[in-house]
Amino acid sequence: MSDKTIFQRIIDREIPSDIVFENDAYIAIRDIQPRAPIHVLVIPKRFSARLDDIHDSSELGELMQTAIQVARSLSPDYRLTVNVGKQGGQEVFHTHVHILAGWENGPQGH
Ligand code: DGP
Repeated sequence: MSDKTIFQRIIDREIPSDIVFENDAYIAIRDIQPRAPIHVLVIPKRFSARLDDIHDSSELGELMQTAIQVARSLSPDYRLTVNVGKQGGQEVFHTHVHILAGWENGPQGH
């Protein structure tokens, strides 16, 4: 049994995903359980389990810049969220930013 995270297996092409963006350092894929008409995950290839494990501000900034760039390519308006830790709703312990967008009347109760 592999001890890689599901996202590492996606990065390594061991399991398929719907890739919307990729460069040397990041991959962005469509969420398999979308909670918005547009739901994309931006995942740094450099492993960290959770956002607050990233202590380098340029790495944090680059992650946010990449998420913004991908989000803007998908929709003019969007929501970015990061779940941090089990009680914060994190299920996959490989840092990622959610891009949620595409609602007709905004997120409302979402
Ligand atoms: P979080 O709860 O923040 O850890 O979000 C994890 C998200 O990852 C969740 O919305 C579902 C998504 N997800 C889990 N497994 C897979 C997968 O195998 N493929 C894709 N594309 N998304 C996945």
